[in-house]
Amino acid sequence: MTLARRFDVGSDRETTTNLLARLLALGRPVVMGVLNVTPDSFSDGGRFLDPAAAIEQARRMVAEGADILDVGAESTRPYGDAVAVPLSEEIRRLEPVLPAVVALGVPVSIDTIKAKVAAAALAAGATIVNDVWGLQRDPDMARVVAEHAVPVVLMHNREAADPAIDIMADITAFLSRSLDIAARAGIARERILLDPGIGFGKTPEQSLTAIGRLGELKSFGLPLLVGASRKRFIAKVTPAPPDQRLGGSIAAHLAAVAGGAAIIRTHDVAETVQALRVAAAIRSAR
Ligand code: HH2
Repeated sequence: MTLARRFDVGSDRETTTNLLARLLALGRPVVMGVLNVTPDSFSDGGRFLDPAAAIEQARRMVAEGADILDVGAESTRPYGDAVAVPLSEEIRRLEPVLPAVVALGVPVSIDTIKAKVAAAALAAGATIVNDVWGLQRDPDMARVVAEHAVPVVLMHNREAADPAIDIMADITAFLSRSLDIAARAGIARERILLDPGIGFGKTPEQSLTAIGRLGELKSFGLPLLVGASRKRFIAKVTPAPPDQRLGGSIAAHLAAVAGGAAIIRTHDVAETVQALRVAAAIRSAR
């Protein structure tokens, strides 16, 4: 793939076998910083479409304590109005950004539902795949993940929210299907992370439930990732536009960690790192 060939992949990259184990062994919640190279992301659309601004934001998040950078070039916009991005455009947005972000030295995950984008990003030095459709959208995604032997985030999703369903049962059934697909493709269980998909195909109440009952997902025996950052359910509790939902995001992420989340996905790295450190210090001072 042209994109991959043009990227300069460092030869001293950490092996992907050690990557997840090392992150999970840090003994504290792992922080994943969000980098949206998009014009239309729900909270920061357009701010980091310019490659220089995106790279600067990545650098800032690393300085603030991000353990992973999650780079996406197509908005998932669960609330209906995201514009589907053609493969070529998604790759075109990543091309000038990914090499510089990989060069910062922290693991990079690629937030995409397209197998070809994932493959190109992995060839360019990304080492984690973040699929917000849990391997259930692109039939080739499981093969790409298996072939590259990289960690993968399997996230719960639905086309539309249904307030009548038992959301925890739905999440469990969906993630079980994703795990079956992963197993059939030969993806090792040690490389899998599960995510309840806060804000995706859920009413605000169901997002709150998914955080409050996160502990139920521990029965899968796999590390859990939660991304509540700036999401709409926060505004349902206490109205605020996306860029003023930091307090709610932190409250949700602290609850997620208390429920067993190993990785927190956030736009606001410095504030999240501070909150997690203080919460941990209080726990150990008891
Ligand atoms: N949320 C978003 C995107 N990707 N991936 C995982 N694993 N979990 C999440 O909760 C998640 C995700 C939505 O947030 P954002 O990237 O800021 O918005 P957009 O999709 O509009 O770019």
